[in-house]
Amino acid sequence: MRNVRLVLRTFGAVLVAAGWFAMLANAIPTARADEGPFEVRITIRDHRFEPATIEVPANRPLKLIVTNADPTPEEFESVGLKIERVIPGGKTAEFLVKPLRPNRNYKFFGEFHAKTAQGEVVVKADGDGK
Ligand SMILES: [Cu+2]
Repeated sequence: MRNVRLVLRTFGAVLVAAGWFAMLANAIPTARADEGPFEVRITIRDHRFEPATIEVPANRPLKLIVTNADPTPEEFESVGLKIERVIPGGKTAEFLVKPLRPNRNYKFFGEFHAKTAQGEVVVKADGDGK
């Protein structure tokens, strides 16, 4: 008999815990779409970046979506953004960048064609981010 009561009490405790978890899950606000990463699409074509200058909001994570439309590989690199990755011809790579401070510039380049493949991320002034 004691065992049955123990089992029932344990079961009850699990139910209570499950209820709490459900409440907590509902209490966590879901991020609005405009609070997610700011997406930037960059195309490499003829060993140049299109666009070459990218304005981004400050203090918001970025997602750089870089498509290499050339048939040859390119190494997408930015020292300031700590990015360095070879993108094969015809492929797309995504890079998540942590929120950046306002009024700063970050150069990027294609290391395999650095004479022409040059670009820059320009972080706008704070409050300017829409
Ligand atoms: Cu490199």
